[in-house]
Amino acid sequence: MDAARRQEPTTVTVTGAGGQIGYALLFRIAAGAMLGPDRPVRLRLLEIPQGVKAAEGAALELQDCAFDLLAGVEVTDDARTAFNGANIAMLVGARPRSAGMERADLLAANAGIFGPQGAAIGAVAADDVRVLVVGNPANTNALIAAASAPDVPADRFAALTRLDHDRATAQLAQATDAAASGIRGVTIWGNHSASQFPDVDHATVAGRAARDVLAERLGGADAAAKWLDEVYVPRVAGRGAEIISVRGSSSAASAANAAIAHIRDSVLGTGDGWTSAAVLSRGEYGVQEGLYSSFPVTSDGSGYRIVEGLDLDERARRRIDASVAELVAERDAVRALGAL
Ligand code: NAX
Repeated sequence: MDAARRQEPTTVTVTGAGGQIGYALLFRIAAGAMLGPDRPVRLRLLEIPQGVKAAEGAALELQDCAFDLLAGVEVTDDARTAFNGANIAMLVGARPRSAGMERADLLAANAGIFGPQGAAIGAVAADDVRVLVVGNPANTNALIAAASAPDVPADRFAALTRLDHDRATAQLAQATDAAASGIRGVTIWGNHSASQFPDVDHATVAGRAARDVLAERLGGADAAAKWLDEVYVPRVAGRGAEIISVRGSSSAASAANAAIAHIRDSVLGTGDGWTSAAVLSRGEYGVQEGLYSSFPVTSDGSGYRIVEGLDLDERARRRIDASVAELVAERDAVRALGAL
């Protein structure tokens, strides 16, 4: 019997498993891309009744792959069944904004999903559960889910900004003709929305300060600053909309890849760099305590911790404050709805 077979399977619950991100996610989890080549996984797929058939179809295909690490797949529309004993919960399914829907309606519809799912996690998940919220509005959905599971430490919940982080890294690599692997220290701050702040002030390109490399290429520090504000930040923050306009539907494979990277780095460690995730603020960098806001984070395998002590200039401060103000407004709106 090899080492993989001797380990107890890790239970991974994926909600919205019948959707497009789910379809791009499940096969890579089962192949070991998320938890490594020696950890068997048991998949639990949660869908609403209309989505169950699609998830069942994915489950049949998972079976057909004869994955060595896949210890089982179960499809359900019952949250308690889905989260029972879950070590990792990936909350992908959410209510999308439909035509004419007001923001308050969107927040209310999602509070109606993430509140009960958080409560189910609190009631039946494993003691070591870690939760990643992908479904939008991701930061506020994470806040609602965590508040609904008071017995689960709030820092076990996070929302996905890894896709934004990877986009920010890739755009900087492209602008500097560098390999993405040579880029370090990019940060996404704030909300996973158009107000996010993709920050390269502490980033390096092949070991050199990104701002210096950009200044050299663009003809000076002022030109680099202008490019960052007028091209780079809007390009990264608007990339989701660009994908929709070109592809005709929203990012799926790249979002799944980022969700896998988020969990992998949380569980296996970030190594010597940092990444970005929307995690619980305890007041770091002046972000109001209790919000789930994106920060630079590292993990030694035991979960994400915020990288502290970075200097923020006036421009960074202003952009972070604007994005955090949006998170405060979302929180206040769901509070007014009685969802918190
Ligand atoms: P799809 O519409 O393809 O799939 C969503 C699935 O969720 C559907 O099968 C639906 O039946 C299911 N679902 C809805 N309510 C559910 C519930 N209460 N319980 C279980 N399942 C439920 O969307 P997809 O493209 O997969 O996107 C999923 C979510 O990810 C959306 O909210 C989307 O906005 C969000 N995204 C978040 C990103 C991030 O970086 N945080 C990036 C990608 C993506 O836009």
